[in-house]
Amino acid sequence: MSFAGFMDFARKDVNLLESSPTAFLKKLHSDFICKYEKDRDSYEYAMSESLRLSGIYWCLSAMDIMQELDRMNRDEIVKYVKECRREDGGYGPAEQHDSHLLHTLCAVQIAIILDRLECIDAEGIVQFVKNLQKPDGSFTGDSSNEIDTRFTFVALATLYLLGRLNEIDAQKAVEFVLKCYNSDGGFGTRPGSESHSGQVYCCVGSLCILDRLESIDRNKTAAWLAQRQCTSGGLNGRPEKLPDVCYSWWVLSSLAMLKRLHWIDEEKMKRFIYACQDSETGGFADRPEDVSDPFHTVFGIAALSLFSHPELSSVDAVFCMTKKCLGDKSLC
Ligand code: GRG
Repeated sequence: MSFAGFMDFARKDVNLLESSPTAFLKKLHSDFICKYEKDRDSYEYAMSESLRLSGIYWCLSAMDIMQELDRMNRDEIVKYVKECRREDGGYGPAEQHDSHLLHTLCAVQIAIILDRLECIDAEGIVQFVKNLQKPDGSFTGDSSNEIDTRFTFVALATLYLLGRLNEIDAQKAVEFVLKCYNSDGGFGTRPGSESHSGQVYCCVGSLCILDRLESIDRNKTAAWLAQRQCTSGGLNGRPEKLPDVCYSWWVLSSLAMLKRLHWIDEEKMKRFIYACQDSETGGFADRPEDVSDPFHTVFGIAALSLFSHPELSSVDAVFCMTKKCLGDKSLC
C-alpha cells in the first residue's frame, strides 16, 4: 500500500466513530428484529429469499442472546423450516430452493434454539452431509463441487450438534483443514488461499469441534487475529482492509476458542461495536453510519456477549448460539 493509500485508509477508519452511540441499545434491537420478521411486504424481505433460513437463524439467535426469544412466533418458524426440507435430506434457504449445507446447519440451529429438535429429519441430514465429503477430507456445500473451509466447518458443526460426528472421516477433515493453514498463522478457503478472518473462524472452529486445536501454533494464529484490530478499535478481515462489525464475531470467537480473547483491546473494541448501532431504526450495520441488517446485528450482539455483557446471555464461541440453549453440547 502506498503512503497516500495508507493515510486514506487511516482517515476513513478513525472517522468512523464521530457522533455514534456509546451504549448498548437493546430495546431498539429487539424491536428491529421483530419488525424485520413481520414486514413481509418489504423490499428487503423479498430480496433476502435466497438467505431466508440463515436470516431466521440470525434473528432467533440475536433474540435468544438478548433474552427476547418469546417475541418470536415459534410454531410459524418450525412450520417454515419443515417446508425447506428437500428430498436429498438437506434444507434449502426457502421453499422450492435447492438444498445447501449452510441452510441445513441453520435448520438444526433453529430447531435447537426453539427446543424443537424432533421437528427436523436428523437421519436425512446425516446422509446429506456424509455425501458431501470428498476423498481428500474436504466438503462441498452442495452438488456444485465447490470446496471451501466454510463447508468443512458447517458440516462438522451440523453433525456435532446432532451427535453424529462418527459418520464422516474426521481425520481426513483435519488433514484438509491443516492444508489450508498458512505460514502467517491464518487460514484460507482452500490450500494456498489468502488468510481471512472468516476462514480462520471456520478452521479454528473445525479443529475445536474435533478437539485438535493442539495441531496448530495457537500463539501465531492469535497474533494474526489480534493484528486485525484497527485504530478505530474495529476489526478487519485481512490486512489493509476496513473494519466491519461482523469481524468482531469471527475474530473474537476464534480468539476465545484459542483462550486468548484478552489479546484484543476490549474497551476500544466495544466502542467500535456500539458505534455500529443505528440509534433510530435499531440494529447494527457493518460500520457506523451504514444501514443496519440482521446479519450484522447478530454478530455485533454475539461479539458483545463474549465480553460478558450484563444484558446478554452467554454465547458459545463455536456455534454463535447461547450456552443455555446448547446445554451440554456447548463447547467454549
Ligand atoms: C455462525 C455458526 C455460524 C456458522 C457460519 C458460513 C460460516 C459459518 C462462516 C463464514 C465466515 C466468513 C467467510 C465470513 C466473512 C464474511 C464476509 C463479510 C466476507 C467479506 O469478504 P470480502 O472479501 O471483504 O468482501 P473484506 O472485508 O475482506 O474486504
